Amino acid sequence: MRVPSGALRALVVLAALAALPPSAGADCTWLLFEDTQFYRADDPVAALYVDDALARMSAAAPLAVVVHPGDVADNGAQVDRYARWSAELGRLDGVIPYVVVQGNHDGQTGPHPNFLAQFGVATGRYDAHLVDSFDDANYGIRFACDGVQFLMVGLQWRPADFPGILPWADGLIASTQLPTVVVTHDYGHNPLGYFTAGQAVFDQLVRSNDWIIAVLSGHQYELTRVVQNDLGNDVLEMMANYQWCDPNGLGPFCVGESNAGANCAVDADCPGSTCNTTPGYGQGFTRPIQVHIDPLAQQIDFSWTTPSVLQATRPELTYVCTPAMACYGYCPRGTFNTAGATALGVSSRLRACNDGVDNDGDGWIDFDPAGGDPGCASRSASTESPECQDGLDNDLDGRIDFDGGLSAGVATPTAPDLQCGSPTVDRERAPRRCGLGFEFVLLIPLLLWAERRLGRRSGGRAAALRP
Ligand SMILES: [Ca+2]
Ligand SMILES: [Ca+2]
Ligand SMILES: [Ca+2]
Ligand SMILES: [Ca+2]
Repeated sequence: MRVPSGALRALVVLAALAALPPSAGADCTWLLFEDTQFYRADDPVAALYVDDALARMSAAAPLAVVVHPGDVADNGAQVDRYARWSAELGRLDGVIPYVVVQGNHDGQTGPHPNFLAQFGVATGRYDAHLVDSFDDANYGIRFACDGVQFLMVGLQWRPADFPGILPWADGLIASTQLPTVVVTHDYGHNPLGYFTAGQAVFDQLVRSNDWIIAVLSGHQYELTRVVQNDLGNDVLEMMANYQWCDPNGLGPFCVGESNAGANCAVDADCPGSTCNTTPGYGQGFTRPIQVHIDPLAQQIDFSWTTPSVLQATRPELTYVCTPAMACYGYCPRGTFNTAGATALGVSSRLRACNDGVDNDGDGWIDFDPAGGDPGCASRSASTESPECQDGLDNDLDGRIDFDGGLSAGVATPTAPDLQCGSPTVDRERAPRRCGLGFEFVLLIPLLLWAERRLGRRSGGRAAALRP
């Protein structure tokens, strides 16, 4: 076929674009909690976090998943704090999927039994969305955003130190074949590196597993960046943690730990700083991440705003930090409290059978055992319309598809094509049996000519390189 001229080619492109389905419409929100270790069991902020999550259910970008990246309590012995958070998060059961992972304060040598008693897999609290678990503290759940299915894998603190966890996660992600978000407490380091435990997660899991699109964590302070995996595809890395305050002008957002004696060690560690000794204080932030999936551009757009200040209606919680807090080196100054946006190219990781779009316009969307597009072999299949479910008589034998073209909307269905044992087969024609095809024989003179020409050119290059 003749290649069309520039203007004609532009028209062809425009016509093709017009024929494509529109970009998926609604956005969704992922809600990232910060480390909550500084809240007392009677701190009302615990309830405000969950109130905030529930309030987002009816927003324009409905909540798809809630993430607690660890350090639920300040140490494993604080059974009252675990019980409190368990009760509050329990309000999300059956409403919204969520993941809670162990932070270093939830057990220094492994998940503390008190943490597991409330947030272990064995509690059954993740069952409604559970895909698989390695043990009580490492598990995967499924959630949906704008019609696209995702896997979220929660990993305990320092998972690389415990045999089997990261290989299990790698296998789960590879077999589930969904765009995946990994949650682990300790991961990135501002601005470009990783903590030791995070480096191990990146090296042993993230960089080589192309299904992973994002890693969410706490522990470190505000940081958002996009890195590339070994295949050159984007991975979003987002940390959010406001457990300490910024000493440089954000005092009103910042409330010191009230629990003097337990959490005001900052006084001894950081001479000159002060602690708020009024009971019941704790800072309260959630980080809403707005997500827009664009299957045509093969990208996911993320935007995030300043952390929501849960106690904005409670001015009595205002606490002025002192500059001495900065000696901890924790207060992130310029990167704290920022808003931003980034577009994440997802290339092969957003497939036609898991993009929330009816790509072939037959009225069926994506792989879904309960009634998706019959052409989709799995969520990872890259076409909704293989030859055996495309409504065409591809081999011109008078028979169309696995069902005569019925499911593809053919007005006058034929008998089924005999080669189509299943709608997901991508070939109506019987496979060839003999070796060298007729078309290949025609190409032989061209290949011989190309070989001679390449031989001459490489010889010329070699000569030019000689001194
Ligand atoms: Ca689709
Ligand atoms: Ca379809
Ligand atoms: Ca066909
Ligand atoms: Ca046919």
